Amino acid sequence: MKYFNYLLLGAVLLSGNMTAAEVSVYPQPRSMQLSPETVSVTCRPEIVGQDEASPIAVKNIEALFANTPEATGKTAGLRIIIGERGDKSVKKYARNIPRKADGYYLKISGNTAVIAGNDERGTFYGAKTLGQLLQDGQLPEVEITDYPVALYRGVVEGFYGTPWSMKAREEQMKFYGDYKMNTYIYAPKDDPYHRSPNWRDPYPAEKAAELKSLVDAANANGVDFVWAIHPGQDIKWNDEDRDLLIRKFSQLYELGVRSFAVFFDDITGEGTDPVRQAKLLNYIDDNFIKSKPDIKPFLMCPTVYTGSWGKQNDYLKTMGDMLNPDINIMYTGEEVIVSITRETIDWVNSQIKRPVYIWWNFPVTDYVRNRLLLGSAYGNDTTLTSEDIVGFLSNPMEHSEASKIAIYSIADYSWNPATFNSEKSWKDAIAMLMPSDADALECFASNNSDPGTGWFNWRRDESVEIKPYADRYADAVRKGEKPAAEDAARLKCEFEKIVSSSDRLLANTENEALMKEIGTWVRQFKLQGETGRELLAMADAYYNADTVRFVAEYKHVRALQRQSFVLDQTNNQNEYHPGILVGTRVIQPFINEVFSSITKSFNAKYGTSLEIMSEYSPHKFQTTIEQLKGAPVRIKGENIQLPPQLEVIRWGAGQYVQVDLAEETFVVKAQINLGNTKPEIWKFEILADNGEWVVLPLTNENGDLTATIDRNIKGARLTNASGDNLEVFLRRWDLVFKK
Ligand code: LOG
Repeated sequence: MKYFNYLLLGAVLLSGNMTAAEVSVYPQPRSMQLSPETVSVTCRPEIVGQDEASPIAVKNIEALFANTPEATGKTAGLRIIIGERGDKSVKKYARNIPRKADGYYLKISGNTAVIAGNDERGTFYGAKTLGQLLQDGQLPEVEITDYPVALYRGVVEGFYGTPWSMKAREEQMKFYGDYKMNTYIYAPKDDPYHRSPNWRDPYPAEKAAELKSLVDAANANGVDFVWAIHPGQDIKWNDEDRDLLIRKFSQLYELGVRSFAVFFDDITGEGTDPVRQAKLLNYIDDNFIKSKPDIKPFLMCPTVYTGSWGKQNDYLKTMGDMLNPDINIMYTGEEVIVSITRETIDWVNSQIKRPVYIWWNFPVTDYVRNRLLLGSAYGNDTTLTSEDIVGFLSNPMEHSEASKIAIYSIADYSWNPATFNSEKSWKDAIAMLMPSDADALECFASNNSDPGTGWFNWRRDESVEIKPYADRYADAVRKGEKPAAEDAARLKCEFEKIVSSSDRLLANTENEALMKEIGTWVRQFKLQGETGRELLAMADAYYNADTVRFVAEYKHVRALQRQSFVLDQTNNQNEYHPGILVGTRVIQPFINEVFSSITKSFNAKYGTSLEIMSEYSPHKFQTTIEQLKGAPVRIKGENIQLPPQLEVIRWGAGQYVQVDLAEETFVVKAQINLGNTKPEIWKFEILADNGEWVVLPLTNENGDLTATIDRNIKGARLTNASGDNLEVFLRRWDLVFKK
């Protein structure tokens, strides 16, 4: 009877078509059959099954139509049947529902929409899909069967540096819910209550209250809030520390946390023992995790979290053999920062004897804090299945809003790797963040994506479109030829686009959170665009033998370079990688080279002596330690430095690091901090002005290994003279000179 009524009153209009291109669901569903018909929702839908269905799913549906006018007696609207497996409302559809965690079945046809989840979260995701399908009051007729590959998807806030604010985290939770990410791991390295020395202490009331509201925000968005502890640097393998760890977990349990993790990454010493780690974790699993009915499976991050290190020892195999089978194990890939390949997965799974939980170190920038990584999330294997991976999380930048470009794509990838299109996902993410200035943000992002040659050798594409033109132009300049007009014109156009995109971004008020994070880099980008534009004008004057115009343009370029230098020296002055770098892979090297070459040619031709250096980084670094190869040397104030390093450095017997100074320099002293090590196990040498290496004594001054130098030197070297392979932290490596 009821059915008949609906048919009779059926005022659901069938009108117009929605093309597949207009219908985009993110992450991309497993199976979506789209019919050309659409359904107009002109009045508030009736919801069937709301008493049993996932409350957050129902709430979402209600919110979707909150502004749609109520149905009147005469017009019946859409009927939304909602529920999860076992609920009366969706009984009829039981066979259609995928038997997969977080899976759902969604069918929109005629005047009915069915949202049937395999579980509560599945229903919630079905509601989210309906929300994405709804455009201007129109829904396409569609049938979707959907479920993820990775059981756990989302973010591990596991970086060093300023942790995200509570506000940013709450905003993230909503974002995760919208794009079907179900996991957020709270593990900021710079929260003292997460890590040594304060991991044993309970959170003070104020911090506890903040965490509680975060847990609530996670729950409201179908996200598991995982609280991680990082006790390994100073843990004592005794009952007291074990009980303190459980006591800390209990505090978080009281605050509503139902997922827990223990992280043993980046530690040295006693805490790294895999047998003791495994015994402790099994104990916690048996006596805490499984003692409560509502705690999710336990998670750990091993000390050996990369293949390149794992293959040199049995750590991961020990973990695989000893850990309770239901404890999940994280892993970053073959290296710390790297793409995830089929070989990576097969190897690690053979060691840990369970599907791995990937901690993907992208777009994290704690190892290059002067850069932004806004490029697309390409390069991971697309054949991975649920048998291969149990989880896939992103470790983001300390800039939460800017990280969404990558996180959005990682959500897409980890749900359905097979159909993942990194380029499309990247563009869509950008349009989601800043709809009205998406092209400007794309221009900025496409030139700010490469981490450079710093500590890790993982490069990213950058400035791909302009590169062939820049290469051809620079090549001509190198050969002393005039660059082709077409290349010059294309480059000019690009620099103008950089300037106008920057201006539009700086004026954008649509996403203030994003602009607050990236604004300084955008200002630097604008200066880079202007520098490039004026440099082309300067070159043009040179090729036209217009010396007056050349000198004027030269001065303009110098002034812009100076502004850029000041911006770099006064913003983002963290101790690790201070400053503001943009367009470092193609654009900045292009500017540097062309500027030097053309100025040099001008000097030669007209007998002038204009300064030709645009960037000055003359010192060189060499090492026999694999992990440190490619590290940059920098000058900061009166220090020639190697930037501090976050991960543990495995420094073999006899291996050294050496700085070669570009010219003889009066150096006062060396200050080196390698964590807690004794001076007598190191050999410190300087390269004297007569070309001989001289050993100098090291003393311990407040934890720093210090050598008094007080003379002109050409280099300095530190060697592991202990006869053993050591694990140390590289916290400081400074040569203090006199300007
Ligand atoms: C840390 C992580 C850091 C990342 C990138 C893991 C498991 N641990 O080398 O906290 O954000 O590298 O620098 C890490 O990746 N260690």
